[in-house]
Amino acid sequence: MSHNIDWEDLFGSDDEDEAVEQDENTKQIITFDAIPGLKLIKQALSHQEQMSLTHALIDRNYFTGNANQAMLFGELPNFIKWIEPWIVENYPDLFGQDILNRQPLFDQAILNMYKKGEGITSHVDLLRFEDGILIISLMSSCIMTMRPARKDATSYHAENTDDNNKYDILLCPGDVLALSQEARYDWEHGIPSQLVDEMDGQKIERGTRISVTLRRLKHGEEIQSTTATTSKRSVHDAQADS
Ligand SMILES: O=C(O)CCC(=O)C(=O)O
Repeated sequence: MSHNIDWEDLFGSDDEDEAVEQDENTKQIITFDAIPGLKLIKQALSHQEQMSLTHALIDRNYFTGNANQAMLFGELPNFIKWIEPWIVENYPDLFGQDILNRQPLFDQAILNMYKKGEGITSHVDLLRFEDGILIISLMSSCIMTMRPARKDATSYHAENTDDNNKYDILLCPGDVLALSQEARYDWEHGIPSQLVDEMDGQKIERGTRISVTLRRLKHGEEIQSTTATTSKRSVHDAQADS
C-alpha cells in the first residue's frame, strides 16, 4: 500500500490559497438599474481597515474644535493613498477604464464628520472635479438619498424636497459607494438630517459617522492647497429640524 500523501491535493497549494483570499477580499458590486454609474460595495473595507482609517483621521486632529470637514488636495497621505491601488486591483469594474487608468485616480479628499442626526444638503459635486467619485463610510450607517438633479444642483443652498423618483440607499460602516456618469452628473446625493433611518421597515439609529470622499480635480483647475484645510460644514441638526 502506498503511503504517499498528496498534501497539495488535501490542503491546496499556496497559489490556490491566494486565489481564495482574493475572492474573499473582493465583494460583489451592487448596481442600480435606474441610476447608471451608481455602484455600491457592501463592507468593502475589513474591520481592521475601517479602524485604522478612522484612527488615522482622529489622530491627525481633522475634527477638533468646531471643524467637521477637512479638504486635502494634491498628493494624498499614505493612510488614504492605499485605497487607489486597492480599488484598481480588486474592483476593475467599479469605474470605466478612462477613470480607472488615470494617474492619479484621486487627488482630492473630503473628510466629513457627522454627529448623530446630522446630514448634508442634497447636491451634485462641483464640475471642477472629474467624473469618478468614491465615498467610504465609517463608524455609523446612514441613508443617502439620490434625487434627479435640479438646475444649479452644485450649489448647496437649498434642500431638495422633491420626493418623486428618489432612491434611498443604506450606507453602512465599511461600505464603498462609487458615483460616475449619470449618478455623478444627473443625480443629486444628500443625507437627510434624522436620528433614525428607516429601510425596508427596519429602524436604524444613527451614531457619529465619518466619511472619506475621493475625487480628482479637473486638469487646469487651481489646487487650493496642498495641505489640509478644516472647516465647519453647515449642518442641519435633526433635533433642531423636527
Ligand atoms: O458623507 C458622505 O457620505 C457624502 C459627502 C459628500 O457628498 C460631500 O462632501 O460632498
